[in-house]
Amino acid sequence: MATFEGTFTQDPSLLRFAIVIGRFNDLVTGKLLSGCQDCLKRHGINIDPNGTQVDYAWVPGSFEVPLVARQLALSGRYNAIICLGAVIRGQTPHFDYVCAEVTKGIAAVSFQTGVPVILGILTTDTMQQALERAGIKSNLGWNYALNALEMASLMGQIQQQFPLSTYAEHNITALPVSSNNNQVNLESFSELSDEPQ
Ligand code: INI
Repeated sequence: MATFEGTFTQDPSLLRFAIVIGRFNDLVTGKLLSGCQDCLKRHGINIDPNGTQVDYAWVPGSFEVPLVARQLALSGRYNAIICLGAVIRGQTPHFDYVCAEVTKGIAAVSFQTGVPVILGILTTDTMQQALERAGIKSNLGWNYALNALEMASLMGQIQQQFPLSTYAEHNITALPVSSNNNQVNLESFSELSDEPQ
């Protein structure tokens, strides 16, 4: 038997991440993004948007995050996807609807695609609480990036031990990250493919 545990010592040049960021409350999400980038950079990742390791996608608000994360996950290009947003309770029930949908949506994307999708959506009662978690006291963006690094390593180890053929035999859908920059072959995962069947 084996013990699987993510590390932070893998070759960083082999990793690719996508970060999906909500513009709503961008005073907060911009700071989360900075924390995230700082962590990735200090772990040897090239965070340049014109580089090959990190892609960025901005969406209007947290509600739109899962859809874009799913599209990116289906590309098979990323070891992990980091979702950043800030939902702050107002005077309307909108907060509860957005929180429920974004958290469910992100979990579904991760589960359905087999790609680690990090829940970096702050849900707070006030802007002050959100800012405290986005740089004033600590910056959770840093932690979200660390979670992505750990999950990328962990999933890589498991995929190495139980390669695609093993999943396919058992009719389980999971998207392995391709070892080069090519998109993953979705033929054996028809139910996940966006291509017309
Ligand atoms: N989006 C957020 O990211 N945070 C919020 O606090 C928020 N509130 O409170 O309304 C919010 N709403 C926008 C929502 O995410 C969608 O962008 C919008 O409803 C359009 O679909």
